[in-house]
Amino acid sequence: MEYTLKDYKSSTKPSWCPGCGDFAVLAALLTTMTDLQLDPDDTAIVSGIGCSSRFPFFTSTYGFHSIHGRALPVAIGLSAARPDINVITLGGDGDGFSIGGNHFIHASRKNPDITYIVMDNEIYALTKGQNSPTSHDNVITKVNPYQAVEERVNPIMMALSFETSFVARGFSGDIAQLKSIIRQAMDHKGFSFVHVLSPCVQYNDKITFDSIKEHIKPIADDHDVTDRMAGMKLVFEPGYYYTGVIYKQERPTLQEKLDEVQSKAHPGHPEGQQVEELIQQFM
Ligand SMILES: Cc1ncc(C[n+]2csc(CCOP(=O)(O)OP(=O)(O)O)c2C)c(N)n1
Ligand code: SF4
Ligand SMILES: [Mg+2]
Repeated sequence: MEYTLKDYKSSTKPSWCPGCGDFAVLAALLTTMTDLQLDPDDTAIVSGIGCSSRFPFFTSTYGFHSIHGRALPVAIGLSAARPDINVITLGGDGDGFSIGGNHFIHASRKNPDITYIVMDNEIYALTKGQNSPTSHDNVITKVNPYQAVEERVNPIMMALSFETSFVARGFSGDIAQLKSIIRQAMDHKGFSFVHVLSPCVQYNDKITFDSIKEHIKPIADDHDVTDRMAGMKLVFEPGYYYTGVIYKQERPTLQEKLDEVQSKAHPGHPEGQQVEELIQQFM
């Protein structure tokens, strides 16, 4: 049986504002799932809370619309319990880098085999426009009416320094490139992070499709994706948002490590601690 886009799309019409960048991410994800012929019954979409976290409503795979900032721990737990299924996690910049920032560090360390797509609109949109950890300091909102008081975080730099094993950036104004990036992220064995510049047309007029387009630069074909320092240099080149795959590293996944631990814990394994010996320690 061949799956078509209809098998992944739910009957719920996306409730995003017309022109929201998140539509492009949904389109890119649905077509990638179709290209990969993922079994919808073996696929789960996990999200946090935010406009960008509404994905589970719009897809007909399994879904978990979890808690603000907690998409990653839910996804990691699910992937550890059911390593046979495809786990895709989505959310926003507030969800992922503010309240959930801590989980991003530890997901990177664990390297679960999941794809994490963050739609960065540099604002808390669902709660009607407060500045987020990625907001530029010219974004004036109700919670910072005079000026920004905090520095911005750089999500790509965070990922590179946390040793995230796949790091890429896309733009919701370029669905073809976004599709190719999501495909590579889903093919990657380990924790793949896709940072998507995805404008909010309602609450952030500083980051628009046009303003992003002016600064977009696709990564050159000769960029060495295994060179973390080369990735860091791209991040800091002033005036540009580089798009494409920035960094990729092959290393054991969380599941492979857990399998090793499980085999060592087996009574027959030479390194395994025997249950009887353990009990004796307390006698
Ligand atoms: C524990 C908790 N804290 C705060 C909130 C309120 N809240 C819901 S969404 C959100 C921010 C959403 O921003 P972001 O993650 O960037 O998603 P966007 O709406 O911009 O796509 C906040 C603060 C909540 N639902 N739960
Ligand atoms: S408020 Fe912004 S992020 Fe939310 S649906 Fe509307 S345009 Fe999209
Ligand atoms: Mg946001």
